Amino acid sequence: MRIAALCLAVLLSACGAPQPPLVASEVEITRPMPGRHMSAGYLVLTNNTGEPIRITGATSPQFGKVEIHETIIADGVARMRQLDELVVPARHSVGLERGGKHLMLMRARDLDAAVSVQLLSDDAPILAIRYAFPGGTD
Ligand SMILES: [Cu+2]
Repeated sequence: MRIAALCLAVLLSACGAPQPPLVASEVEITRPMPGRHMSAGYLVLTNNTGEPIRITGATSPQFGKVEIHETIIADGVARMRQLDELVVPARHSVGLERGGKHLMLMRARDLDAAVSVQLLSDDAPILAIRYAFPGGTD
């Protein structure tokens, strides 16, 4: 307890106003096409720290599997490949967008009005994202 209080004091004095290390903005998650169970996630990730942040995976209660993908054009055909990690450089933003890197959300289940996604760094949660579909009641 005493150690925890000391750490908190050190953190507050070091940071001044606390700023989240990683921030998601411009989040958009597509709805699966009829008969399909796959969605894509687009967003901008901003690293407010002085160190690179590695995102090595993601989970979502609404999907059986979430991968980090990159779209590549090979022989005129757009294909996707899975990335082992996504690095957000220190004090920079990285955009996940159509035709580029994106979250691939697979095996949709219980898709209602909103989606929650947890980004992981070496299996540890680093950012929780919540996205409400437009026109939903949530
Ligand atoms: Cu994909």
